[in-house]
Amino acid sequence: MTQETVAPASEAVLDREETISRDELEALQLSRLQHTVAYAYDRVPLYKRKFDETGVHPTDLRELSDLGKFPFTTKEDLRLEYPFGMFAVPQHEVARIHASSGTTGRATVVGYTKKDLADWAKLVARSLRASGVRPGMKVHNAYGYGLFTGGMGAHAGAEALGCTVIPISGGQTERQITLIQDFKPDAILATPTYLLTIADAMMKQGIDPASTSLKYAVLGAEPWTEEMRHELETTMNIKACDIYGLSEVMGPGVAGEAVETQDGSHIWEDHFRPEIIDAFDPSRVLGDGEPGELVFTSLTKEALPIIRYRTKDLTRLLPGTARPAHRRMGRITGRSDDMIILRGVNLFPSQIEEIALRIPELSPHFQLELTRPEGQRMDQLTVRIERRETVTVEDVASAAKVLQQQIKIHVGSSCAVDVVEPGSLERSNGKLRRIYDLRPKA
Ligand code: DLL
Repeated sequence: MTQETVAPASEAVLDREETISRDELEALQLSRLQHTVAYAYDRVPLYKRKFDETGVHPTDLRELSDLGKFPFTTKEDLRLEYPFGMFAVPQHEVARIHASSGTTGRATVVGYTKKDLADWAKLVARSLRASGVRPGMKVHNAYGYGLFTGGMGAHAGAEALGCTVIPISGGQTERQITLIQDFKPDAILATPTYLLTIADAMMKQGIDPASTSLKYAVLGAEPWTEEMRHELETTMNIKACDIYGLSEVMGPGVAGEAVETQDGSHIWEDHFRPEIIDAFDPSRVLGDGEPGELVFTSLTKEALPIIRYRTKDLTRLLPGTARPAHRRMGRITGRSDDMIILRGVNLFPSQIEEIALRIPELSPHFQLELTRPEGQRMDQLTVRIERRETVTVEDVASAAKVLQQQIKIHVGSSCAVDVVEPGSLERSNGKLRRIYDLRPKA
């Protein structure tokens, strides 16, 4: 079979829920929400305890705005209920388990029934299709396989869409390049920084990353900026779209971006009800357009219903465009726990990415180092960034100054900039660590 069997992007057949009206969608949300809160209350002791303590009962949920009366769920709740305390079904009904790496504490464990897995695959398929992927395409899946939801979640979605999946997982970059050249995939699924690693390694091998068979990339699992999209699209000659998700809510495919508009991921609101709250005063539910912390309630999940989960992701809700009934999320500026507070100024790595990538001499490879020099009470931020291969050491002296000034203007922080040699900073294998906090622990 040849490429001719692949349907052009315009011929996508959408799920019925993608095209329903906002009114119809909200009616569906309300009935599913009423079911979910009652189901969680009846089956998960933690929810019963929290609802009772707050003085709310599932019957109090009469309209969508009543959701604000219910208590939040946090990562800490999942940790306390480790491993299976949040499950709402007996273990033999749990078809699969995933877990977070547990690098910042006890792992958080999530479970799926067979129906949950089918819903998940359907939503990832919907997201991939929105991003330009079509049945019959070859999909190179470089999200990590294993307990992380990225690999297997993306895999099942691509299969459900009717693609040919190449389950390479993350890492072994040389091998990824060989397979991209030999198997000629149409689409790649990876974190944005890992795709950057692949492009970079291709250039080192003398391969033009724009010359491969790849046409689409569906990128997520970490914050990325419009500037990074531009970088990847131009170097690789692809269309790059966002996919968002988190394990506690489902995994990848909670939201996905449409290739025709490329204006932020549509949250699949037939399965998740989003809210934005004030991260500092969580009792305040904010209106559409206002920036704050994203909160999700699942509407259809069986094994792990999740009520008002505080994601810590900072963004805002925007009106639907390509899928008018489903609201979009703005780009995630960062996570509230990834925020650097430098001498009273809040700063996110994505702000540095945005600024650095507008300076032609500088590459997208950078790290942020936080130190407190001996005997000083002030913290110091150093932006360590690689110069582009194409420029000389002399060229970068002024680029470093520009970066420093732009950070001062747009972020409000003074910092040091250290321009380093191409290839000297650690490359991403998945989710890239940008911040190196070397300050003495309090
Ligand atoms: O990263 C799920 C996923 C896999 C999403 C593959 C997309 C693609 P977790 O490991 O639980 O799950 O991490 C979830 O990653 O709360 C965000 O902070 C961040 N994140 C995920 N997608 C995006 C995105 C997966 N598109 C956490 N943009 C989330 C920005 C993202 N941040």
